[in-house]
Amino acid sequence: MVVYDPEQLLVQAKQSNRVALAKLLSIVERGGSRARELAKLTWGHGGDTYVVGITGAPGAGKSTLTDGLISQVRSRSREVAIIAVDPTSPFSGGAILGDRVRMQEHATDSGVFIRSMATRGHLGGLALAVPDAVRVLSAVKFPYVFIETVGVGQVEVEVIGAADTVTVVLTPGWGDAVQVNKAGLMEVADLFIINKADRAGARETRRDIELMLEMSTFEGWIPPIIETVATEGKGMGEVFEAIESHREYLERSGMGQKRRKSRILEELTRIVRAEANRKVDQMMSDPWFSPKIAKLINGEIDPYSLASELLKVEGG
Ligand SMILES: Nc1nc2c(ncn2[C@@H]2O[C@H](COP(=O)(O)OP(=O)(O)OP(=O)(O)O)[C@@H](O)[C@H]2O)c(=O)[nH]1
Ligand SMILES: [Mg+2]
Repeated sequence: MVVYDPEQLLVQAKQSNRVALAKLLSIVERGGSRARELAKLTWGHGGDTYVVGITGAPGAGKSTLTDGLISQVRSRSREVAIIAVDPTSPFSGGAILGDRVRMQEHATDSGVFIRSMATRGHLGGLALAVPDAVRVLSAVKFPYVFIETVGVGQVEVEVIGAADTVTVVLTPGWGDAVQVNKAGLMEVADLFIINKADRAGARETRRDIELMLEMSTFEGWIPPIIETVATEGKGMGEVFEAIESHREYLERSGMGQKRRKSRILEELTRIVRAEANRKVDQMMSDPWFSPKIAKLINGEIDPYSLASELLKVEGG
């Protein structure tokens, strides 16, 4: 029998049933009432999951790095789940296909769960779907979750907000650091990686990052800059140790708690906004609205007054 009930699926997923887990993440992606039910079941029921975000320009080597970090986690006999976010093309992107092939080494390892994710119908988009997905993985007690986001932009910055440690990947060459800065990633980065350090220009990129860091203000934690050659596994141990150091810093300083709180508030704000948007759409398609539109067009009422009227009606 096919099970679609979130509660039953969650019980199965907790017993290491990966098919059930994959179904739960599909529920998250689709959104709607089942996703809400699932959110109720997972809220406050997470384990001690540490979330690492890996972001940066397309082709910077995020997947190769993620692969290296998976090996670091596995060599410590811990389990890890990976969410590869594709904000544009649900399941059709070459990048995702590439990720699958690249991470094949881990495909048969039951301690590694890899999932690509797109929004489909989730109200509020990826910025809400990803935290929901993380909570499912946390309820299933993965000690580590890695989120890889393709590209650099507003969506990524929002998505990466779900991470405890944000890792920004750059490559040697002019302009990368500038792009990162433009995208607003400078403020959210906890760790910089200069990958492809086998190529010329790593020193210049380091200098660019340092210059930008000097212009920013930091309390307590200054993001380290680590050079890696992900294809050769070089620097992976150092990256993992830096992540662990950042984790210790968050716990020691109380910043982790503070971040968690502001993250929850941000999420709530997003949910309220998404709900409000949905209500507005509903109102606009209500039959009550058509004669009002005629009045508006005929100049009998101005749009601000009509908006107030609409909101009053809705508010009851
Ligand atoms: N020379 C060199 N090439 C690398 C290194 N790391 C990754 N690459 C290559 O760079 C290309 C892109 O690597 P990916 O890991 O797919 O990069 P990505 O950032 O995940 O790419 P998207 O997900 O498509 O944005 C691949 O051909 C890798 O083999 C490195 O350290 N040195
Ligand atoms: Mg990738």
